[in-house]
Amino acid sequence: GGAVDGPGGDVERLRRVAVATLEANWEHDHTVPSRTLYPHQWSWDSAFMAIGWAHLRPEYAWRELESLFRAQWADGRVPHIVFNPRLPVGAYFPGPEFWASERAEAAPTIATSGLVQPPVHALAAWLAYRRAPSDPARAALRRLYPRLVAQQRYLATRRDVGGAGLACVVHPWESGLDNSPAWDAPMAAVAADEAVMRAYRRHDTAHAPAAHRPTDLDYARYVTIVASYRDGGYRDAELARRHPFLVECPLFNAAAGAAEHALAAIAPLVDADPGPHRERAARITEALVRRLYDPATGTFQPRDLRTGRLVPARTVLGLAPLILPDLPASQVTAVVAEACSARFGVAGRMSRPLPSYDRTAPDFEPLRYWRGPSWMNINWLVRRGLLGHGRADLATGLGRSMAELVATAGCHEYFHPDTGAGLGSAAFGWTAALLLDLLA
Ligand code: 2M8
Repeated sequence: GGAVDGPGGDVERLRRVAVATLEANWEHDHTVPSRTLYPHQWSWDSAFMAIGWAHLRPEYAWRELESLFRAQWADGRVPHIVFNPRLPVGAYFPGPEFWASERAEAAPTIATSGLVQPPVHALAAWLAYRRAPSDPARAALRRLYPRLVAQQRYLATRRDVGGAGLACVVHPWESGLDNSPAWDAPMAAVAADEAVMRAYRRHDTAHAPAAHRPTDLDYARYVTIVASYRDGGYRDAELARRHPFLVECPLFNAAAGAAEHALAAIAPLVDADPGPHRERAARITEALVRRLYDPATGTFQPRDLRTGRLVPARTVLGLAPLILPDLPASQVTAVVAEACSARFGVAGRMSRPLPSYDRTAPDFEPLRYWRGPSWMNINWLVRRGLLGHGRADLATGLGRSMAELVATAGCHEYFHPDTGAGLGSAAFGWTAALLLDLLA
């Protein structure tokens, strides 16, 4: 917090915009990412919302996390979407009828998706508690702790398809960066054509220009991958033999490592032993460095388990391991250099915001979702990483550029990485929540 100086009136105005957005997106026990584009509850969005609510109404932070974890599956997975049964059919595609979670053995009674998202929840719970410690907060932590542990166990066991100590994502949606260029190579191997989508109607392109969203071919593949997982009952056994998309992602695994660090901090508050969490955190960091760090490029790259190769595209995913407090010094130096390169442009005084993809790449697309635009959650994670590794100078530059984006464009979902113009939803939950945290 305290990242943004300058005239107090501006900060107050920004805070008011964030508060109004967050309040408007609150829905009985969770916060929707967007009333139009994403009207249900999303997993990692809820974690970011909780971080914001902790500054405003701490009890909402706990309601947010607890409502999400009520939908946790028996195998420990935390679904990436929890559907609001009060919404009409067609409020989002793909809706509950497509996911058919009720047919899966491990699923809860409430309708959910069968995928997961980056496990940033333990970190959110820890930050929410630290911001506003109280007896009710501690009681909520006590209830959440075993669920957070089960979430980690699911990822560390059933999702360790490569057997190397990292979790793999089975769908680009699980990474949170849906159409990132990082997934182009592994997605190219997924057999699908646009005709698959004729059976469905996309919902997103009714609310945002098609040029700012994934393509129809992307969607055809998204649907094909879900169908394959769903038709196998969302079981993870033998994924290597039968699943079309299996990737070890640096952001996802960095989040899992950061979760173990957060659980180690939470453990003493709930009379649990922090030791095993510290050990698991160390093992995840070690596996990340061994499996995903590429000395040739000096950054972290996803590994495609179907080919065994590292993905060549340089995306902002590669900077995420900075959030690990125990990242070795040589990787910290290399990743900070990558962040400060012309590709990403992080600096004490930034001329342009942090993009989601290498700005020097020939296929950099400043309007298209995760293929160029700037996103508040990724900025927040990278800023946190810089602070954790003693680079307050760079974190200050990044923090200012984050506040500037919202000051100019409002609480948009994403932003044009050159002009800062607002893109996607105009009242986006995590933009508001993380701005509140930044301003605190
Ligand atoms: C986006 O993903 C959903 C699918 O899960 C979509 O495109 O419909 C991503 O930006 C993801 O990271 C985010 O959690 C979700 C809701 O904000 O939207």
